[in-house]
Amino acid sequence: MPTTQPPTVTAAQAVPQVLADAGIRRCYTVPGESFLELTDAVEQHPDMTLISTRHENGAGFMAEADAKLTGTPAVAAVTRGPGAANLAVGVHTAHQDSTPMIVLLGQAETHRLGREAFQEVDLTAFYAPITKWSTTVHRADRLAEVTAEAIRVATSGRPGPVAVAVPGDLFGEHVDEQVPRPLPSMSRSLLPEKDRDRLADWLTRAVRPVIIAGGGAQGAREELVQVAERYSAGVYASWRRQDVFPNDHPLYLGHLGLGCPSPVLEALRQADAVLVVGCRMSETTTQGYQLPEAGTRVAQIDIDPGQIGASVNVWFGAAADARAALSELGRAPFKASYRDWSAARRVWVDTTKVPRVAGEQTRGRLHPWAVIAGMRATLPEDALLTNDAGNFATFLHRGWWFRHPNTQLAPTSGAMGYAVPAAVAAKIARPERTVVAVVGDGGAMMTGQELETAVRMGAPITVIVFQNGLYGTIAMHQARALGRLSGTRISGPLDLAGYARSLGAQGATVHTREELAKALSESVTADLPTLVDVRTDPEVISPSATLGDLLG
Ligand SMILES: Cc1ncc(C[n+]2csc(CCOP(=O)(O)OP(=O)(O)O)c2C)c(N)n1
Repeated sequence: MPTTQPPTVTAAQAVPQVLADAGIRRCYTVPGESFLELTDAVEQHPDMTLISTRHENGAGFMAEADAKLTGTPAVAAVTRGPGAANLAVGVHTAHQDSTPMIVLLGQAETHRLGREAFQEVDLTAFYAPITKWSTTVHRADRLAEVTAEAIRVATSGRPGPVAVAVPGDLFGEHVDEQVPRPLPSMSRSLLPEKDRDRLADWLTRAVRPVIIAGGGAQGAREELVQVAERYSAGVYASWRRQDVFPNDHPLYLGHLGLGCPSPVLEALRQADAVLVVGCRMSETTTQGYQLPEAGTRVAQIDIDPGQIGASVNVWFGAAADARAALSELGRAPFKASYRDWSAARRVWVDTTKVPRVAGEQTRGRLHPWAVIAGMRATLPEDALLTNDAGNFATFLHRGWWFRHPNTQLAPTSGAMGYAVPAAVAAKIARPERTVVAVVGDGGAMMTGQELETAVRMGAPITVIVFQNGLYGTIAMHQARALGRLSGTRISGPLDLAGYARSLGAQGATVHTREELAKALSESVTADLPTLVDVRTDPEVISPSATLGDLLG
C-alpha cells in the first residue's frame, strides 16, 4: 500500500503564512546570507510585502512605526551580528514605546554555532534586555510554532518586541505543512462594576480631577472624551502621545513633555484626583518623577498589572484594557457637576501661540517658531507627523495642535533617526494620508537615506529639516551645564536638497517664510518624496533660551 506523505514546505515558507494569518502584512529588511529563504518566502507570499531598506536602523524604525500606527505588528528581518546590532535602536524604541514588533534574525548555521563563527553573536542574550521575549529556534519544524508564539507574546498585555534567532541552515529544511493555529481571541479585561462605581464616585466627588492619558488609550479616543466630559475632568497627554485626546477640546490641558512650561503643570499640581489611563508614567511624563505630587490621590488603569504603581503611589489600580474600562466608566450611574477648566486651558493655549519674534529673520535664517507657523498655515490639520529627537521638536510639540487621532508618531525613547523611516512606513501603510517627517539636521543624516526607500516604494512623504548646524539639544545642555561646547557643532549648511535629489526625491532649500509656504504646499501634493531644508537660527536653541545667553 503506498503511503501518502503529508505535504511539505520549507521552514521559511511556513513563516509568512503564520504572519499573514495574524494580519501582519509587511516585513522590513536588509537582506543577509543567513536568511536567504526567508526573504524569498516573504517576497513570494501573496499577502505580504517585503520592503528592503538602506540600513537596519531604518528597518527597525519602520517596523515600529508601522505597528504603532496600525496596531498590528510588523516584522523586521535582519542578519546576525552586524545586522542585529544596527537594528537594536528600533527594538529598544519598540520596547520603551510598548509597540508590538516581530524581529527575525538569521543566525550562524547550527554546526558552526558556539565557535564565534562568522558574525556570530549570542543573539538571544543580546536582545534579552530590550525585548519581551528573546529566543533561538533549534529545530526547523518548530519555527512556525515559535513565530505564532512570538506574535502572541508581542501583542498580549503590554505590547512589545520579540526577537527570534534562527540558525541559517534551518530555513531551507522541509517540514510538514503546518495546520494553522489561530491566535486565541481574547476577551478584553473589564473593570468590575464594583470597582467602576468606586472610581466613578471618586471622580464625581473630587474638586479638581485630572486624567493623564497614554499610548494604551490611543484606541479609546471616543471613550476617553466621554469620560472626561462625564466627570468634567481636565486631560493631559503623556509624553509624545499628544494625539490621544483632541487638542481643541475645552478639557485638554497640555502635553507632559520635555520642557513643559511650569504654568501648564499647575492644574496637575492642584489636582486632588488623578486618573492615569494606559500610561506607564515614564520619567518624562512624570517630569522627572515629580508629578503627580506626593499626597495626590492617583488611580491607575493599565493592561499590565506590573505598571500599576510602578513609578507613582497609587491608591487604586485596575488591571484592565483602557478602552473597555473607559467605556464602563462612561456608562456608570454617576455624573459630575460642571467644573470650569477655562483658566487652565488658556494657560496651555497661550504657550502654543507663535511669538512675534518669530517673524524676524536673523542672520539670514528662520526662527524655529516660524517653521511651526508655516506648518500650521500650510499643512492639513489631519496630517500625520512623525518627529525625531532634538530641540526643534520642542517647538513642534508646543506649537502644533494634534486635533485628530493617529496624527503623531514619535519615539518616547528619544531615539534620533526615527522621523524619516517612520514617515516612510506610515505612508506605505496608509497611502491616503498626508505624512510629514520633522527632523533636525543631526537626525536627518542618521537615517535620511531612507528617502530612497520612499522613492522606490512610491511613498511621497514630506521631510522638514531644521538645519541649524548643531546637535542643538546637546549644545544647549553643554552651554547650560559647562558654559562651553564640545563636539556639538556639525558642518553646515549642507546641500540637503541636493542630497534628497541624489536619492531620487525632490528637494527645496528654504530661507524665508514665503519659500517655506511654497515648498510645503507643493510637497503635500507631489508624487515624489520631498525634503524641505529649512535654514534655522542656531542661536534660538529652545523656546525659552538663546545659546548666547546660556554660554554667556
Ligand atoms: C540615536 C541617538 N543618539 C544620540 C542622542 C542624543 N541626542 C539627543 S538630541 C541630539 C541632537 C539632535 O540634533 P539635531 O537632530 O540636529 O536636532 P536639534 O537638537 O539641533 O534641534 C543628540 C545627539 C539620541 N537621542 N539618540
